[in-house]
Amino acid sequence: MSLERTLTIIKPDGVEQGNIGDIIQVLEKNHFKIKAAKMLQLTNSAAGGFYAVHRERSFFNDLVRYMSSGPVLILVLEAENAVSRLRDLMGATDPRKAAEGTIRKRFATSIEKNVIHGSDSAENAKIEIGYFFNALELV
Ligand code: IDP
Ligand code: MG
Repeated sequence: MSLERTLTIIKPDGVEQGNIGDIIQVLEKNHFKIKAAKMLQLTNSAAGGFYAVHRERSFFNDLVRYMSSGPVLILVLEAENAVSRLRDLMGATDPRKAAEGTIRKRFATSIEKNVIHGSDSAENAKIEIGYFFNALELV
């Protein structure tokens, strides 16, 4: 076990649907500590930069449009094994394949509009946290 940080984004659909409170409740009940929080609306270029690893994928342009379509809530979370535990709580990318009780199973409406992002490795978590937050913004 090791104390780890990860980055999560409550995506525009999650904010619009009013799922912020439900999602934070899941995170806090599962012993994630919120170390930083920022609400903003991503520009196209900020969303594209964040998802640059997907730029060759067929869904990239739609993904950028969706992620910049409304405000998002970006959180840095800290917990034991935060990266994998958050991914477990989120559920599969496609909500039809997500396990019962996961955040995406409960709130997502499609493989694109799946309400939440979570870093996929500790290494990427560091990069993603640095993309949105500077050291002074982490408590
Ligand atoms: P993840 O969010 O579960 O890590 P990724 O493969 O990293 O999934 O994809 C990033 C985001 O791109 C997804 O969360 C989803 O919003 C969108 N996405 C992934 N695959 C598809 C697809 O096949 N069609 C449309 N959008 C997709
Ligand atoms: Mg991913």
